Amino acid sequence: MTEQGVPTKVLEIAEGIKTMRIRGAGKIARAAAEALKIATLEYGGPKDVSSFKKYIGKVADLLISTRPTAVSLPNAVMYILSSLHRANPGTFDDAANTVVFFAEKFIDESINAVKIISETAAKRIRENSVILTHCHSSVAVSAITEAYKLGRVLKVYSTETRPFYQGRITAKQLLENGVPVVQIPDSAVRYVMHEVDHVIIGADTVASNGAVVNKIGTSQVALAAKEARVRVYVVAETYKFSPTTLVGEPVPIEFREPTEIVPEAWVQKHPRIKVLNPSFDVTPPEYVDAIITEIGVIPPQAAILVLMERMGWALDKIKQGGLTKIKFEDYAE
Ligand code: RI2
Repeated sequence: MTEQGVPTKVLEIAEGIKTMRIRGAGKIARAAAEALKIATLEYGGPKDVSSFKKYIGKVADLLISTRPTAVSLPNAVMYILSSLHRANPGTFDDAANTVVFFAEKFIDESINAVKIISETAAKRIRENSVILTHCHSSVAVSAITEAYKLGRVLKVYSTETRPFYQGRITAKQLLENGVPVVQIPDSAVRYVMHEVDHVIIGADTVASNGAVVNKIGTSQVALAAKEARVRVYVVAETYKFSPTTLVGEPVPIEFREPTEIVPEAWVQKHPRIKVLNPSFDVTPPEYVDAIITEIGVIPPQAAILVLMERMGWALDKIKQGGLTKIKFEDYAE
């Protein structure tokens, strides 16, 4: 337990998300839900609803400050906190039980969503397909594996995904699942695209207009796919759709340390060379053929319908003038 009363385990999760020991939009959302549960179970402050709400709001703010781009993180936190808000608990025990219940519900539903999406996506893959994927998306790996089990995947091109090389995780996991995989540098995407039948990628955030924010390089992959008339499928759970984009908020793009691209010694040796390390880019809806969610396959232009169906609670908050730059600590009051 720290001085501010936040359990060490919760701080470790926050640090793990920040340093990308815990990564992937779905995983960080589930880790945040788990952290809120741990924070509740280990709460040692005054046992009244108001003190507890203030504390849990502080933990929520800490968690969402770790990484800015994947909306799954604030959506998971918001889902749990808004459930607490709506439950309007009269006692500390009720409040604590509510947080634990909805944190577990989020995690269960998230895991189930990945399963449904994988089964749905597998049906879209033609027999003997060559697939290309970028970065490491657990939903994409699961969908490709499902399609492979149905005998539909010949091989998968997996990009390395510089600078963090998440593509190596993809290659390793696909291979463990028995799927033939070819690792390529990001710059070889257009070279192999003529062989590819489907591009399957995950998402960190889907905007209300259907634009997909995903790992840097995704938009180049989509561009090469469009040129070669290859279909691009995005596999994404509904909690990766961003309600705040509906009121014009841009999706913040994370910029990471130059040392992820070049070694520290190189930076020191060439101090006047600037290094830019954006972690994500935006693929416009025209470059995406379908977004496959747990509630169905939609054209990207129908993203708004997903927001209406699944994010009603968030949209209500927007109507009340809140949510955009929300501080969870205030919201929990
Ligand atoms: P799943 C990852 O971001 C990748 O951009 C990936 O496409 C996306 O999250 C979704 O991942 P990062 O955490 O939820 O590696 O499908 O920066 O696993």
